[in-house]
Amino acid sequence: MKTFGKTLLALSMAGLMTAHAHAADNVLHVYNWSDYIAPDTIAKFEKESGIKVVYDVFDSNETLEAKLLAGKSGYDVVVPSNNFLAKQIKAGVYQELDRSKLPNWKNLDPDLLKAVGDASDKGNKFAFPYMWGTIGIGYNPEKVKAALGVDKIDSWDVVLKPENIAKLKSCGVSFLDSPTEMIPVALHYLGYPTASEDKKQLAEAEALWLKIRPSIAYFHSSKYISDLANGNICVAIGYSGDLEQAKERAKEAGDKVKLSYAIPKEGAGSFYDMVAIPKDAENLEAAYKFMNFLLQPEIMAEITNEVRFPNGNKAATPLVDKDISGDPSIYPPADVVAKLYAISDLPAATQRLLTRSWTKIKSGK
Ligand code: N2P
Repeated sequence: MKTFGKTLLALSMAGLMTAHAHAADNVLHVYNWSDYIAPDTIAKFEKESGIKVVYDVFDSNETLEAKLLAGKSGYDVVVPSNNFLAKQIKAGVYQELDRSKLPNWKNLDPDLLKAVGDASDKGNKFAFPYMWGTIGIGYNPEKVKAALGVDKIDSWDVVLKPENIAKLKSCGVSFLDSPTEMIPVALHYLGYPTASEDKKQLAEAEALWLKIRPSIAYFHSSKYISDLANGNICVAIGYSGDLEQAKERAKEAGDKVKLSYAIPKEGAGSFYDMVAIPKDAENLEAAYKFMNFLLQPEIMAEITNEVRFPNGNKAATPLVDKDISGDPSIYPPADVVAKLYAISDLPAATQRLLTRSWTKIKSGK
């Protein structure tokens, strides 16, 4: 009796373990930017597909790239910005997409597809656009007024003129930790091409950064959301949707902190984040299912409503909340778009210069 009992127990445990191993087989590993999805998107996909998702986040292209170039990242779906995508395609990191597995591809915005395709992936063979946005200035008007005497920011002068940012130092200014996105801010301000490969121009941009460096509280690409919302800093140079999320968080926390977002009148950088499959992805079938799930207009509209970045899905636009699609700081109007510059894929030698320069800028020496 006892023996049977044991045997049956062993059998049922073996059965359980097989069932468990089977569920564990169908796991999808996704690596996306932080604060870049709606709270229930993953749960909805898991419920609909029966696939378990391991969802990890990063806040810089450099972090993602280090994993991809090392190989065997373990990820099935990743979201590089288009300039990084371009060089990673050349490095052989991605696999060509099988469009027959992505019937919802038809919902994408053909103009955006062509623009990002021409810039970084001819014919859109390897990726599709997820979200895009601008790199501008988020600020706390009350604190800026107290420090600087004005409560409206509309120019890069406020943070790039040493005498201005010195006044803001007391309330805290942060910048993105991203050489490819931050060095062009100085190049653009100095009137140089944002993809300059000219060593003299790059040295001038570095000199400008070193001048304002003593007034910068920190460089980080996600922490500023909560710091702005809590009133710990007064100005953050960051990603549009993240700065809009900071505004919302401050409202939800009782509206004591009020925040604004500005795309400076001189123009600003824009980025396009792309969904792609690494060559060594292990769960290809699940990767396609997830991508096709993301390509649904309803799903993308829900994500935009949450994270406040415009998406690449044209069919989703009518489904986005009107106060978001009608907000010019989230969906910039044509005259503002005309002044945006895209971040370029730079030759390796220039890229190395930027990285070196950035280390120097951050250390302030
Ligand atoms: C999401 C930031 C994504 C924009 N938090 C940078 N590619």
